[in-house]
Amino acid sequence: MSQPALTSNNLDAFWMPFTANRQFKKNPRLFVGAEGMYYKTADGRQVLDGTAGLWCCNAGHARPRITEAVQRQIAELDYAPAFQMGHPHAFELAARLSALMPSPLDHVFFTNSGSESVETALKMAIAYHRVRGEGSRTRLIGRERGYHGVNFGGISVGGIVANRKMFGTLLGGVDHIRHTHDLERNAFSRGQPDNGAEYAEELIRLVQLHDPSTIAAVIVEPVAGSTGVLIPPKGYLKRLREICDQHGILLIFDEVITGFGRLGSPFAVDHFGVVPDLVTTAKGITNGVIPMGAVFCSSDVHQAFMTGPEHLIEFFHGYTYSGHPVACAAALGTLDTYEEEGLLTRAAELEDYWADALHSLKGTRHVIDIRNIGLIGAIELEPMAGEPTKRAFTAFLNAYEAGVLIRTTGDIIALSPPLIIEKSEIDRLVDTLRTVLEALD
Ligand code: PXG
Repeated sequence: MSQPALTSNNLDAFWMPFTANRQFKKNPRLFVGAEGMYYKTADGRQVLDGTAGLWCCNAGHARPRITEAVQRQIAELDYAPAFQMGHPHAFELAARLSALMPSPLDHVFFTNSGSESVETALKMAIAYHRVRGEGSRTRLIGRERGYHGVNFGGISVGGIVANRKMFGTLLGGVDHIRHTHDLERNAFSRGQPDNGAEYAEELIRLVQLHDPSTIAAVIVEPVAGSTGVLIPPKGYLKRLREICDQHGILLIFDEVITGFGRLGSPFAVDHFGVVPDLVTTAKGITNGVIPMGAVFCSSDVHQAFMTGPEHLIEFFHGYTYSGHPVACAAALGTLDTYEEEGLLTRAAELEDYWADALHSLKGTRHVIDIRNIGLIGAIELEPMAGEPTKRAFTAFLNAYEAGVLIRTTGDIIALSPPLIIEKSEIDRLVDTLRTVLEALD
């Protein structure tokens, strides 16, 4: 395809999401192509993808199975109504997805994004209690520093201050447990930190404060991503599950970034051996190629809705594009690619090499912590005095100029390369970062 001419005039109309718009438009960074581990920039450079797009292109870019599946599907059936009608690929995909997830998480509700998966799961949880005659359980509990997308439910249970403070009173009836970040005790941990399982006990405090009869669900990211990669302390998630079980509270894992192989197993559920009642996913479900999300729920949750007269709708929720045929085709092509290339477990094979490479940055200028799990890494920097976020943002700009794409949030660099990364590319990523960090003010 020919490239549209770029003038300041035509950059102006697009109000970019989560972007410093004025800074960007003065010196735009535009990708025009992608293949395997690399993006191609508008000025013809190759940039190593250290972030799998936005944590979504787990199989790398331009994968033929996915491209062909999408092309075929558009020509065959471009759209089918999502309500009161169906098409075969949605059923095929749901069955394949549920086979990937441990039982009893064997039902799947389709959405178009992580944010929509979160809204869907929260509504499902509240409605579940109501259909069972426990309509007083409406309260939702999230966690400080949690990211659950940008819709009102998600920012209400989320705990990222900048994402909440501009938007009024949010949902009522929401409370938060504390985050698990503890640099003092856990800095430079490899994998799960040793200290902090006791932070789960905060949930007991909230259960006592609000009474279990008012609480519908607790939602957490098994590994918090967007906030700058917070890895759960050993024993923490298991303890959350126990407390939820004791009090009839549903546990929701938001696996939008941990799903589809990021930790070296298909889902964090497998990795941590803790089975929640609902799991939200998106991103890697289609390798980022077509927007799609999915909520997994337990057979108990699903069964609770399957009562009453059969001609009545059981759950008044859904999207025009739930289970869109083209998204389903992309997801099926993605699952084929993951399976053929063993990508859902490849992060486990690379984890030690990845951890060694990342932790070799200990002692590099400005670095106050390094964290890793699966093919996720984070490097926390000492903020510049009086100018938080600036040091990491400058690192991002300089790494991009040096041919490596990283993500930053606050003063934390987050890394999540496609699961096809080779060891030589891990070396290049880390060596570039070392050079960039040493040169920073
Ligand atoms: N839950 C979690 C745990 C997420 O990480 C969402 C929900 C929302 O997904 P959608 O598809 O609505 O964006 C996310 C998204 C980053 C970054 O660099 C992370 C996300 C999105 C964009 C950037 O950390 N996570």
